[in-house]
Amino acid sequence: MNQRLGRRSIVFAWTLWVSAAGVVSAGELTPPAGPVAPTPGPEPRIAINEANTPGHSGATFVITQPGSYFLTGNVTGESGKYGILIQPSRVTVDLNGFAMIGVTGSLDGIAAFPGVKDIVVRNGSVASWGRSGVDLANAVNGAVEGVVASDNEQIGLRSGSNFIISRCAASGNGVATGQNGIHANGHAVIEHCTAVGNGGSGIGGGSLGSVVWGCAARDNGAFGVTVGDRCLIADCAAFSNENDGIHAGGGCTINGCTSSGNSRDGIEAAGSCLITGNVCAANGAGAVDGAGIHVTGPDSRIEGNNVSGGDRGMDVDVSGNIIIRNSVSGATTNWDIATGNKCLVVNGVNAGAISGTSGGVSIGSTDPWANFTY
Ligand SMILES: [Ca+2]
Ligand SMILES: [Ca+2]
Repeated sequence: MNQRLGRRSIVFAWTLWVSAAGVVSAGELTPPAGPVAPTPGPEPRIAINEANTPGHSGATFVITQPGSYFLTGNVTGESGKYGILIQPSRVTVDLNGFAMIGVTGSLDGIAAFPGVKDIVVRNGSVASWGRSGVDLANAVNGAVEGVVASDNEQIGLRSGSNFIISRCAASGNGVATGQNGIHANGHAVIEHCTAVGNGGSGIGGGSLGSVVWGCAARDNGAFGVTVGDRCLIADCAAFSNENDGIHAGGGCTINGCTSSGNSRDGIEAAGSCLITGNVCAANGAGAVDGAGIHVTGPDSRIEGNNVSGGDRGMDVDVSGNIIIRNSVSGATTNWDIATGNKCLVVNGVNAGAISGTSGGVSIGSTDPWANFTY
């Protein structure tokens, strides 16, 4: 009944809209109601071109004054030169939807002088540069937003400390040099990025308070996502990377990730971590050795993860951890837990088929902290 009323309302609204549209088109000689919009003034930003940002022997374009800059077309690199070299602090470069395309022997697509700060690069692509696509490793405090980087010889997108890297994609970078797709030097937030087929790790997320959130990394030559100590990795997916899918230092949180089909561990973490709610399937893929979750230090809490397949399921090398409410199945060795950890593993009991309103049997323990093999 409600659905029918809803449809009737939509038809009624459509009829009204069509009538209104008819009135507007019939009266097109009548000026629209309301104040007249102001005529657009001169572009307050600065176009990147030979007149405004002339280059020199080391760069096609050089930005020498703070300000907001934009491209007006694609840029083709030159051998021995940066594409755009940023010299002062407080510069925004809007690629304006255009591409910066390097050539053999070119340097970085976009680079900044050491020590500059407050640098923003956004909205376009950087490909095939002889070094990195965007290299802001020596800048501090900035943002790289909506930039895609492919087939650069070194790193796709590289930031300095205190950067936000968001909605970026990096593919096929550093293949010959073994370098990362996206890489933060120091503290960073990296969110909603993807890294595929880079020579080194997909995402090198920095350290000491960095966040990698909502990112995806597959088929990279080293780790999918790697961070140093005291970072947060959440809601990420890593697949088919040639080392660990997710690799974290000490004191990290790793939550809600899926890491599967990697050559080594699904998740490897040092001590003092919280590892919760992750899914790790079929890691240690192929001849290489790996575990679903591998913890190499003490003082971690490992809870509520599901691990399946792999050479080892849950692999904890040292004492002093608490391992609770996980489930592991189908690994060559499901549990490999060093002595001196808080851990109860119960081989779960299979229920018969269940149909209707009740059935099954106790899984094998009422201990609320038990881990299960199944
Ligand atoms: Ca293996
Ligand atoms: Ca071990």
